Amino acid sequence: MQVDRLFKNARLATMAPDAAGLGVIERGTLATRAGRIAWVGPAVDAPAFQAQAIADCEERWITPGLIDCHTHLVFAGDRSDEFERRLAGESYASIARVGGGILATVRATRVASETDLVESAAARLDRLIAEGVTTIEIKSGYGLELETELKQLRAARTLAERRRVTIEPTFLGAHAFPPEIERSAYLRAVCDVMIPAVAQAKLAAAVDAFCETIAFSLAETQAVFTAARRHGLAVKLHAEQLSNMGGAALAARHGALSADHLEYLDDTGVQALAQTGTVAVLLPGAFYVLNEKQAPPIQGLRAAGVPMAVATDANPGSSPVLSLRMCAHMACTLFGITVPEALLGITRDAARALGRLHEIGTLEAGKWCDLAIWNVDRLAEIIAWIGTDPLHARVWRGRCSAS
Ligand code: DI6
Ligand code: FE
Repeated sequence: MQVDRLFKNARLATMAPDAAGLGVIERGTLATRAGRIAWVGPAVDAPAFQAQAIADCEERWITPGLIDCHTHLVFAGDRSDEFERRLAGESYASIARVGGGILATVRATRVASETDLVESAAARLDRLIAEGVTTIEIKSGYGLELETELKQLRAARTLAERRRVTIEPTFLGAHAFPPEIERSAYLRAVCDVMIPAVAQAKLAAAVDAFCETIAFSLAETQAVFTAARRHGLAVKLHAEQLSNMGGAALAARHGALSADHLEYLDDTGVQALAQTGTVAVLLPGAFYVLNEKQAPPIQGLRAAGVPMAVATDANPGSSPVLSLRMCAHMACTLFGITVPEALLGITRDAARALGRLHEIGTLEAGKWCDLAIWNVDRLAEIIAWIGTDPLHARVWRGRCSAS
């Protein structure tokens, strides 16, 4: 078999859905051709390869490249003052109600140039790449008017040209209500102007909304979803983060890819997600930073067979966190998922949350050859340690970059 590169002498965690556990192959071989995985399996079963390059992995672990399926990476400005205000007793919601929070970032993002947005986000993206991330979702939502929303989405697209990483842009115009226009007029603008424009320009594949007492109501979220589906865009939702609005069940009824946060999710919501295969995206960074007390119903989600992903929610307010590994760690310690669930949550189930499981998220022939190669004896080290740098190399579409 003619291939571009052979990774031999590796321990593989394939994460393949039909394999048990993490799909471990202790003495594994993986071959790549034209950016995709051409062959993967036990070395003893490998065919004869003619490879242009051979990498001896010296028994290092290989996992799928990490996937951060929920971020707000493109923004301007700084909100560390809000961190201090919360320490002094104000809440995230009360800061938002007096024009801080999301609206503070909106003001800064509107006046920032597209070039500045790209450059500041690239620096943040580099932190995630250095950890082994090969795919990242990036939401708009700090413009709340057409031009700035498009500017954010174009900046996300430019990042994909500047770095060896896959970017999945999401339109989040329904993040908050801007102060300058009336509430129902803004909802109409999102549904009738912005969603059609984003779909037409192919600047996002999915539409997200923030369904919360301080943001969009259930009925308003439903209008956003209806418009998104009409324009052929997938939907997902910030649901049940600060209160139980029934957002997750609404998302499931609209065939959402994922429902994210879910601290206040009840059993009806769990069952709704289970029925449609909607992924529960856990965001422990926001939970930790906002000093929340109610964790998502992990046992219920697990018992119902809802796939669980873990993401950073990287943003300047509620989750100023640029480490997906640390979020996986916190999903274990703060929410109670297991280490294997955490590893699946930043690979396979994160791919599922993006609707990309057919292309990424596991080591299976035919998928993109996105890999993380680790200097660890046990895979759990990747999750257990904070502040270490266990990545040996990252491979994006078959191309290596030593870390
Ligand atoms: N929930 C979040 O965690 C982010 N957006 C949302 O709806 C926070 C965004 C921010 O505080 O800037
Ligand atoms: Fe978020």
